[in-house]
Amino acid sequence: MGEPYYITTAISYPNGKPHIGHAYEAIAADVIARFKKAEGFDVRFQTGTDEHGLKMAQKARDLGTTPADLATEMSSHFKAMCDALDIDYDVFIRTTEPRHHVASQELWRRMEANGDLYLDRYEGWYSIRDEAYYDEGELVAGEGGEKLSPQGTPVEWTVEESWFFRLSRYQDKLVELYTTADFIRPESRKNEILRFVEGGLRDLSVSRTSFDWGIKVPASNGSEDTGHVMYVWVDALTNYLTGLGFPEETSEFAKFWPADVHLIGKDIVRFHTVYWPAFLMSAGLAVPKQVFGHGFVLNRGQKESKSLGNVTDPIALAETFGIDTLRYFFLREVAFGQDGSWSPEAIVTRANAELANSFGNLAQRSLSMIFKNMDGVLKPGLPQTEADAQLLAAVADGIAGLRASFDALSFSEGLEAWMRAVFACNQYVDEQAPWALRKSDPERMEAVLMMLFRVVRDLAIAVRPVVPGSIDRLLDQMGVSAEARDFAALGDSKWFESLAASGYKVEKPVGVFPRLELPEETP
Ligand code: ME8
Repeated sequence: MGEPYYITTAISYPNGKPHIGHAYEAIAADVIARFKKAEGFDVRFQTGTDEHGLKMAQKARDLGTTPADLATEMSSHFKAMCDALDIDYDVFIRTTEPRHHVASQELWRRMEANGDLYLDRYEGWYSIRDEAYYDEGELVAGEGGEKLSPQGTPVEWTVEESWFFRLSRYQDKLVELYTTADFIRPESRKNEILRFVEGGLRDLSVSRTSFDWGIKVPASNGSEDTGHVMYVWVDALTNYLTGLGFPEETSEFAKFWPADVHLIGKDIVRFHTVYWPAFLMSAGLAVPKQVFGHGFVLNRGQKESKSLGNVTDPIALAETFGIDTLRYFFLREVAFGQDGSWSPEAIVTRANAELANSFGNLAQRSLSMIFKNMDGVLKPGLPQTEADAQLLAAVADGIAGLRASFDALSFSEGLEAWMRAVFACNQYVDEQAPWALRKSDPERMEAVLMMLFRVVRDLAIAVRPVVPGSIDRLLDQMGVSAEARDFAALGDSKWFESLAASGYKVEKPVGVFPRLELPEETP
């Protein structure tokens, strides 16, 4: 097994069904996980649902149900979304699981033992929608002059007894973390957080007494009920440890902590880069290596919301356009880290231009000609020309570009490099014109088709983390065994010689990237 690599998504609030933003994050994380696996890493990928807090309690009350029942029902929709989008997670965590209560209480005890928790009275603004505390100076005025959080959500004045975490103690250590390590990405988010922390940190209220839907604050002397539940973010962030078995000293924990990357949206960067590392430092645990705050995806340039009536069900979207179309679209269209926009037209245009007409067509016509003109028989060892050497170089270059860019989480650039290689192949087909060689120089035709077989297989393996289902259907038709689909298999021709020696024959191919029509009714 290779080097460990631990990636997590945010855990979503299951106070409703998943939306397109949840799908976007899950897809991006899954592509990273599959890419790292293909590169030979021993990957652990965790996602899940964040089930405590006032937001869940209120939603359940509005619906006339219990928060536990609401969480169970909605959590199942998040799992269904993962299934529908081919999200290959290792752990799906629910924060209501008993093991998570144990982990959160242990983290609490360690912070307390370090002298970082004290009881006081909290007076200030709280946004239930954001599950966040805000200072007066951060608030903005709404249209009617009402106070709103910087995210535009309503805030309430809250007064209650609360435990506080000595966040102020960690200011210098946090600044050091941001300035000496690649801890926050992209750069714009790092600068935003650095300014916030340099502006001074106040201690953080970390428990609530006005409701009980949360993890109980442990009493210092044992099991007595303190009447406090943890602030939902204390428990939510701990999920990243729970999934590895914390506080047990498991082999998973030893191997995978600290996490390599927490992939989250831009609205929750502060929780992950200020509170979370401070909690971990207090508890004597290592901090994650990186937090990446991706942008938001917008529906035709607009934020989806119930009041605008433009909320899209990601499962319906995948059913309409295809899972892999959607996965490819988001990674190709959105510069990772920035906001992006989607529309049915943009999805169809991108899928047709790149997946159907460029790569799909290349694969389909190459396999078809091998089937028709060579009875599907593979022939290694045919003479190579300068044009062939150039083609191999262009493909190797495109794949190297994809790998370097994906490693830096620049997916759109990586896919662009891959497309350049696909274009080089299509140009090669047009120039070599194997259909004309069939009569004039049959041996050269065979050599050209064998070159195409080899490069299609390499391009397929390279893009497999993004569109795994389609690529597996293609590689099945090419006789590439399931174990030979990682990047270690790229770049030599021995596989091809042994596949030919095994007597493998190409059958009549079935296209894996069909051309899409814009449906009359779009999700
Ligand atoms: O924030 N585009 O949960 P959540 C892209 N429970 N990403 C989006 C998005 C959009 N339009 N809208 C939301 C929470 N997201 C907490 C997390 S982690 C310990 C606790 C992203 O259900 C959002 O930024 O509101 C977050 O990363 C994820 O979806 C879950 O959001």
